[in-house]
Amino acid sequence: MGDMIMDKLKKNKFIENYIENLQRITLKSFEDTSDKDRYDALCDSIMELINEEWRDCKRKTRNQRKAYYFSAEFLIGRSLGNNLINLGIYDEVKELLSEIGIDFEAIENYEDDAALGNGGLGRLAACFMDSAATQGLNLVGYGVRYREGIFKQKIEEGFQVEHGDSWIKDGDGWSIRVDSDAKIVRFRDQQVKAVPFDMPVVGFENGVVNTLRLWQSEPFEEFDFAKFNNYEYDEAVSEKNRAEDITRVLYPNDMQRAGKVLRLKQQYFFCSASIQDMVEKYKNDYPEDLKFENFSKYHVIQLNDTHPIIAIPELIRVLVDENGIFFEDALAITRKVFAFTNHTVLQEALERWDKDIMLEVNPRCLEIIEKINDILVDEFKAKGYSDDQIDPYRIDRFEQIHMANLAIYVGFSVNGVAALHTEILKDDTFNHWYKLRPEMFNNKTNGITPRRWLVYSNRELSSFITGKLGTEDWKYQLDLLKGLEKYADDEKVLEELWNIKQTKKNELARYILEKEGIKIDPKSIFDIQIKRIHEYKRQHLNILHIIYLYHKLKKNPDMEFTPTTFIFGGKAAPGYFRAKGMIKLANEVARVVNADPDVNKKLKVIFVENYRVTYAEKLFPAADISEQISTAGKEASGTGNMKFMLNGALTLGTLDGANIEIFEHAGEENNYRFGATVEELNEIMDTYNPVEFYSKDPDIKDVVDSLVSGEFKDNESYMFLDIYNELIKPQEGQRGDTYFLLKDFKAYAKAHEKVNREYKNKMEWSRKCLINIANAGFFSSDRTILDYANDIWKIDQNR
Ligand code: F58
Repeated sequence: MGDMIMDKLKKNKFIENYIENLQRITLKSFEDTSDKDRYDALCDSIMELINEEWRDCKRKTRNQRKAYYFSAEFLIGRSLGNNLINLGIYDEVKELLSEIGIDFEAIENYEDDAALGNGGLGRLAACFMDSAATQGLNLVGYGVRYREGIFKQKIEEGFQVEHGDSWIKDGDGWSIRVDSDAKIVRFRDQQVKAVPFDMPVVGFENGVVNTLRLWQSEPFEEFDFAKFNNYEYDEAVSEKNRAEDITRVLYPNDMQRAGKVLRLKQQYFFCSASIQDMVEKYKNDYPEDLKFENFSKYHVIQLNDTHPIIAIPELIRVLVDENGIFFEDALAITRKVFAFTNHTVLQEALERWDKDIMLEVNPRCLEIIEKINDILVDEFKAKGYSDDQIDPYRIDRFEQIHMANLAIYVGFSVNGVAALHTEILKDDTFNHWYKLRPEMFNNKTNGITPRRWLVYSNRELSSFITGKLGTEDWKYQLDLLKGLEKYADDEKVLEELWNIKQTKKNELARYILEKEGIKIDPKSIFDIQIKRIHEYKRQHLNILHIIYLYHKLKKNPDMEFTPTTFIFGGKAAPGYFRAKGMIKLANEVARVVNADPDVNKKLKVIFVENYRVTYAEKLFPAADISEQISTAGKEASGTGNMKFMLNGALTLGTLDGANIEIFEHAGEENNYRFGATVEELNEIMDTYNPVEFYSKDPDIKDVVDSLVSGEFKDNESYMFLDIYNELIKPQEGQRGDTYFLLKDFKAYAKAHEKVNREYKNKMEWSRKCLINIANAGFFSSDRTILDYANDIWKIDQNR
């Protein structure tokens, strides 16, 4: 492809057409148009470029086998720059626009993030869509078009304050509303219309355009005139609101399940619409083969965590109730369709729904689930299992529906998202299932798309790589990066690489000055921790360590120390008090340290406001150190760790999630590993006493005490006392320091000392960066998605 699009650009139709669009939508003369107008018109023009190929792809793949990615979240970010990169016309369009006096950056910045996800799980879904299109795989994404994405975070007096994120209030230039494909979704107490909005997913310079279909909930009838005429104004409006409520807002809980009827309604809403869509298309597009026994020949559904598992009873319902299939046959068909991905071992995130909530949402689905549970119990009994032995497998247990058990019992594949995580699933979380059906379990280590996370966000490094490898093919065959290793001892090349990092650090420093109002030294070590705020991710370990450094420097200002800037970013779930306390603590330590003239030339702390995909695109390229410090065994994979690595930051991390694989690929000697292993923690689990660490080590005692000494002020929120108590004054019957901060503290400090020393040796440092980049190939989501396609989905690449 590319050629066709490039032709259109060259014939200068593009600019002509762009100006036409601009005038058509604004009725203004060119000079009077705003950045918003110019952005809107540019979306239109690019969508026109994409359209023809999109239609072609739909036609070509119409009756081919496809995989369907069911996900409650797609954390897309902005689309303009990414689409231009993937179309292969970023520089050309920028140039053409500048010729007519348009500042491309200004209109690029006009775009809001499509932030329809919480964190890693949602961003993974977006990377997978990009990679599938790039690798020519038939993958359709199905999800929810939330009118409000994840909240916008403001920091006020150091506290997180949540604000709405109505990202589509001025329209959304990247989707097409397809009214003709609308579906009816029926709940026990209401029925609504599900309207699909299709977003094109452009493959990298290959002519493929796949589809991400997001459903929006609308009233079945736009407005009840009968009620309105009857003077029942409120009621007429409230029906409409009740329907729109279903897709009004993304739940901002990134771990604890929100035990809400509305949340389950959202899940059922998009799963029902998607299943109906698939079945309807099957009937239309595969007439020569239309027997439902063949449904699984053409469809495989990947369930992104527990949230879309309700699609299982929904498919059975549609087959049985709407297509006259016998229940047993429908179940047999369904068994060949679903595969399940787990993203966490934290118990609180494995969804279990109270049966009365399920009943309220869709009684028929509950009935189907109960029937499946009966079949399960009969099957186990026939095999001679006792009631106690059957217990862990039950889908219906203590008046709750265990979604993971449903997916594993009916599905044909279960996967974890990093090697260690999959082992933990097999040995622990789902050990009962593993003993029974080991062949179902497989690992798919996560990945990230190099297009957004390098080609687009780090143009300098991208050109460097192309120059050194003499090809651009690495952009879709990331293993080719290995070819960089031959420069490991080439000082000129290492210097070049160092300078690129410096350029990106300068850019970030300017951006931080503009956005956060704080000046940072671009020559200092940029040590960055960006991710959701959670105890298991241990941002508070990082903060306690900064306090330790601060006290050391205070006592001894002339101490040998490479200046370091510690940067944090991330959102806390609005109801998660302790995580919010961690944000307050980071901000308070930043306030005190940054204002202290004794240390602030050497030590700076920044908490960036409203961390999101767009901010991430500036942070990853500028990092020297990637903080990946979760308690071993708790982070399923992590994907930020991979974005840092690809951009030449060194990992300071525990043996957890995909860190382990990063160390394996890039070499431990080129990174900074520290802390207890899962095995070590398992061993001390029952005997660990944090107070011992506290009383025996004066440094630990000093930093922990500083939480309550008054040195750092929490504005009487008692947030710091809460963190202090969790560490060493646990409640009756609890152990304290659940996430082993004090156990790992000294090892963490030591690893930091090593970083601080080694950064001084510029060439050695740059060499480590190069080796990390050269070995990042494995962490491309192209590799991950091809593994899904080959091992689970059995779909071929269209070339
Ligand atoms: C994340 N999970 C894992 N969940 O924590 C991370 O280790 C992994 O790399 C990533 O998935 C991709 O596999 C995650 O982000 C959520 O945000 C859910 C949102 C909805 C509620 C439950 C958690």
